Amino acid sequence: MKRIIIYILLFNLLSVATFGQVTAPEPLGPIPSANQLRWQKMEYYAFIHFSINTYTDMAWGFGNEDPVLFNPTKLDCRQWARICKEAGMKGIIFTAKHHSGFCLWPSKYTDYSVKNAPWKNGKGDVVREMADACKEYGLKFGVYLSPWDRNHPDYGKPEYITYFRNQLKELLTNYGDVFEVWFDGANGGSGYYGGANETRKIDAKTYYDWPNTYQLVRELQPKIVIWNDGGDRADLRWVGTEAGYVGETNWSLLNKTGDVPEQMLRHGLENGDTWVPGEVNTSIRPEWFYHEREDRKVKTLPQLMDTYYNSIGRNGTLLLNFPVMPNGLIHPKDEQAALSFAKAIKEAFAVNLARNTRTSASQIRGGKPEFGSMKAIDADKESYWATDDTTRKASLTLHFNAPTSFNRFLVQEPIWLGQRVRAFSVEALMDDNWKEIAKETTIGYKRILRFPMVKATQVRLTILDAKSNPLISNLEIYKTPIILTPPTITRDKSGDIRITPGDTESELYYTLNEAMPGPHSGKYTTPVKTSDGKVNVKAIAYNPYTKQSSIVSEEKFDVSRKDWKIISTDKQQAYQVLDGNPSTSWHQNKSQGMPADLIIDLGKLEKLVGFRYLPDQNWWADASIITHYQFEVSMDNKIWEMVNEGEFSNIKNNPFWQTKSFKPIQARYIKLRALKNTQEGSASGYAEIDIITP
Ligand code: FUL
Repeated sequence: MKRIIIYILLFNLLSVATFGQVTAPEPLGPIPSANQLRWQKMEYYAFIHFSINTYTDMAWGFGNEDPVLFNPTKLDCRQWARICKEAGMKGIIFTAKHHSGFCLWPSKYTDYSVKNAPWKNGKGDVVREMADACKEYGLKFGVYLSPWDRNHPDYGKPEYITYFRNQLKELLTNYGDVFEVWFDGANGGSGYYGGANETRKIDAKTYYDWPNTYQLVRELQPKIVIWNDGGDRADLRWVGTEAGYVGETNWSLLNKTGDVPEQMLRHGLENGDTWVPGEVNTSIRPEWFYHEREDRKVKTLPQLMDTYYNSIGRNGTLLLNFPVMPNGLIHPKDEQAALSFAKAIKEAFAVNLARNTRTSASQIRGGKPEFGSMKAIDADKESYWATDDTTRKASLTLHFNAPTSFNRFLVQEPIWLGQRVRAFSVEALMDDNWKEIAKETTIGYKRILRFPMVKATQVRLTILDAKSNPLISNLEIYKTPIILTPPTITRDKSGDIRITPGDTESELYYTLNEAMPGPHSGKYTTPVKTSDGKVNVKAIAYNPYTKQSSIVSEEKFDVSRKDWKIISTDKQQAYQVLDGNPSTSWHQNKSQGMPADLIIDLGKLEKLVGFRYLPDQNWWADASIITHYQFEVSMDNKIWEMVNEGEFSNIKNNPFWQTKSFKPIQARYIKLRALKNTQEGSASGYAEIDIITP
């Protein structure tokens, strides 16, 4: 230690003698705009999805839904705002217009709006109520205006762009300050389009003429940030998934022009020429709009905590969605999940163990206290530890007064001077030995690391590589309570139940009789045999040392698939669609082309009321997810009856179980016919297929 101090003193003398005054580091471009910086500091805010398709149980409205359907009986934007505020969120982005084209404000430019809904006798304005509620609760307000409009007759023609801009003008002038505008890039082609009922293709690169729209937006709302996942680069980028995470390596940079492949959305571009930080958007339930069947699929606390660490903890922001119910309220389960999430975050980051440590650094810029290592742990997030211009590798050590246990490490760069760090490590001094506890890549605005509890007397952050001299504005250390991950439950083809823990220490307990599981109920050791009928399984993870239990996992399985035979192919691999394991999949032969059929013999007559399809979960690969389908049934594998057809809306971005219902019918054979998929013309992929019986 003494040696370090002498070294720092010598260096100080030398640098003052050589350079005189020590100046602050120059920014390393590209850097965030004032709006992007203000937005990044918000960290956590809400999405609210509510529209005409809330009333038709659809993910994407087609554009022909009757405005008469829109009649919430208890609509209360103040309830939404209260929940978001209590959940620690800083703003709300509201779906003023989703792909159906239905406007939740009385736009002057269309009749397809709340103007023609029975709600408040056509005198209501949900956007107004939302903006007012945000103001009342001290939240920022943002709007989602879908460029794709499945209702408007002019969609696809130049006239529509004028319409779109007129609507933007309404939203950006009549409702006060707007912090973010969301231009979703989704476009499935087909739509009502004023009665044309056809498929319209646009060139996403040119059709919307984004540069001029952006200019308009910025004139009307100078403090806004623009999100756009298609077309021209805006202020913020999509992270390439709706599953709630961004890459561990996450540069807030992209190039101004050029295509952005999925890997680049996920990780940014180290040497990109423009600041385009990532926003992680995900829903508190599997889908964006409300579906009653998802009432027991609300994200669990461990899932939400994972989302937190994988977004805000990885240099992103978190945009968490609430789907509003047809009555106009957020479901109590969603409220409870968001509030316990907020409580858990508060508990996790309650006591910053770095605050009262002594600090030292391998080097300090010009040896000057204003750039000293203590600047990384003081309360001032604007001050920072800085190194000399030529430095690329440096370390900062925190010295505890006594051996201290911790399992979280939080670090921040002063990004207004550019994102610099390429690689870093964290080590802990335990019994006089340094042990590496993490080796990572980027930091950016905020990086939070999780690791098993360690007890140490010192912690050392080493910047191993940086684009320029490293700067660190904040360091925090925490001992956070452990939250046990609930187990996953699957049922294989033979009907056996398998329960898998999320860690190696937990024991598993389960019930098959709706009772709550606990250490008193059945202990899971090997797959559980069940009868061929429906099964309802509840399970928990239990730590025998801490006596902690996870929350309960629950799965309801339909009849077993034991006797099912796939008859449209003799490939044994196809049985992966019946193995109950979501991570295995099977793809049709590429030469098969479209349409592609998957035909299954159920082994006996069943009464059917629906089916379920889980696409290949390997999102980044050639998953060939089916987007348009027909579902047919037969008694004899000769005469077929089509019982359902349509689209799996938004399935590419959100590749969850797709559930479709139809009128009850007896059948022995089922046929899922793929009409279109995400990799046009190539082999259709499936992770699982199942039926629904009454
Ligand atoms: C997607 C849309 O297609 C979904 O419906 C939803 O609005 C989500 C936030 O973005 O791409």
